[in-house]
Amino acid sequence: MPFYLGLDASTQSLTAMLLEVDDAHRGVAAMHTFRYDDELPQYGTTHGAIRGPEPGVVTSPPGMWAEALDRMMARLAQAHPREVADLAAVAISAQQHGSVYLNAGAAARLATLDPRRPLATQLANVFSRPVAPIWMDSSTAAECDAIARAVGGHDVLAARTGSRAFERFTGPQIRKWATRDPAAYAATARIDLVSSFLTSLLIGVPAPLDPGDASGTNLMDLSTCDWWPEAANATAVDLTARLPAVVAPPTIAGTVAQYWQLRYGLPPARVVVGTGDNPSSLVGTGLVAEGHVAVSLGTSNTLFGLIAGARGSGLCDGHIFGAPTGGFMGLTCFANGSLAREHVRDRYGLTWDGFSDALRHTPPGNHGGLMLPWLVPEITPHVERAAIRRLTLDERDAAANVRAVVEAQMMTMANHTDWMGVTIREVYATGGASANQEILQVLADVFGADVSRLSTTNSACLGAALRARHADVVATGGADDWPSVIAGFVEPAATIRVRPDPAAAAGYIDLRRRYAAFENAVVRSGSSPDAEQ
Ligand code: ADP
Ligand code: XUL
Repeated sequence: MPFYLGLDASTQSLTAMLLEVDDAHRGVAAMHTFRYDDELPQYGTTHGAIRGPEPGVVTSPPGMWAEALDRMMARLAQAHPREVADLAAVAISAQQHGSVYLNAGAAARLATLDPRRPLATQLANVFSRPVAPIWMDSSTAAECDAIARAVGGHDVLAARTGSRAFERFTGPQIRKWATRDPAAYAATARIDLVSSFLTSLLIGVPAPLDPGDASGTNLMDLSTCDWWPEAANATAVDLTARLPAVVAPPTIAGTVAQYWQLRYGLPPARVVVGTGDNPSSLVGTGLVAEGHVAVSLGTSNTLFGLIAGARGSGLCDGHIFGAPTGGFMGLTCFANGSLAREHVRDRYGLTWDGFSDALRHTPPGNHGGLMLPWLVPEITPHVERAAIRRLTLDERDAAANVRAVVEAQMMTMANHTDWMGVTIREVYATGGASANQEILQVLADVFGADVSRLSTTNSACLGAALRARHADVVATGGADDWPSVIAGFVEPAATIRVRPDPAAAAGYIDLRRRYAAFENAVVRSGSSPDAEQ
């Protein structure tokens, strides 16, 4: 029976999912996950990243991702040798926007990896930049302005690339580094996103990008799904020569390289072009159609859904990304997801059960108490100076603060999604915190819509495995039939459907306006005296 492997390199962890699929049977054969902080402490990350030294700078060590991939394959080969030997195809999902900088020697090194030695040690000399800036970085405001100005403004950039300039996007990140360290930039032969870097490691040659991940750079023209020369020129000299090719999904990028075959017994399975975790989640949540959106409650909170056409020029909040099915998806991203929830949980000495109890025992609307939950600089709305702020909310009241952080996250998500022009009838919830029923109740009440939790909380990884299956079917002459590929894997489990409480939902209509006014006032003023740092 053929097996399909999806790998999701998220901010904090690496997850692998093996699917077994044939005409008679389909199911998840195995899933493994580990956190970088726990498994690879020698890289010194906290929640998978390293902050500083300058304000707003957030990076990860690219060698850590390579070592994580090596370890995961070792684990899979040891625990599931039969499934691994029958692998038909593999696909990567990875956190979006992060960039990896490789020198001219990297391609030759990739092609000649020695299966007797660990991967990371062999990659020691391939990086022209020792760190990879990731999506949490907010240090490129000046570069965003410069790029937007050079192409005729944020509106022009948004109409062409699907997003105004955003600090975490790869283009502004490249510009900052290329300007500050031109010699190192000149010594860079190739700039990968995390998805194409890991895919390159799997196939032993430089891998392409799909439009889903390429559209997270401020560099891809949505109308051609190729690099937009004006944006590239506004970013750095000779940039397009350094970027991976953009290819349509479901292109097969290559086959599993000798290194993995000889070291772990993998066959020369097909490797599909990789994509970002959000496009991958679109597949893993069932290709949510218009009227349905998915909310991913992970390190970032994201809200996304398929949209018809690349509407939304003049975007200020959200993004249009290529979808793995060939069309487009709309997405809004909020930086303060899990870490802000965990901050409140830990500050009041609670477990997740205690956190849920607090939600159960506090009323929707929280007696009007509001929180702006900006533990780290926020993407939506744009907030450079992180701080938690309260309005008529007693800082000593643990339960009220728990409700406030969750209500704030859901209200800001609902308020900043209007640009998508979608009337939301149903929300599919995924990501680690979707395991929490009480959080989902707040989500349902604030959106006034049913919330269905999918049977997996890691839809990005499931999406990767399903992309592997889909591309393999197409490559072997089968029909390009997404509904039959995802059938049986992504139906929401009927037992975990949360319905909005009508009275609570009615109350949030007004509270959302109050929240927006509070948010606007603080964003405009830039700071407030009672901020908790
Ligand atoms: P990532 O963005 O790294 O993929 P995940 O989607 O895997 O993150 O989510 C991991 C997070 O899920 C943890 O950091 C934790 O905050 C959260 N989580 C796990 N269980 C619960 C729970 N019962 N209630 C709320 N949050 C939870
Ligand atoms: C999306 C974004 C995050 C990352 C990490 O634009 O920045 O969701 O993909 O998950």
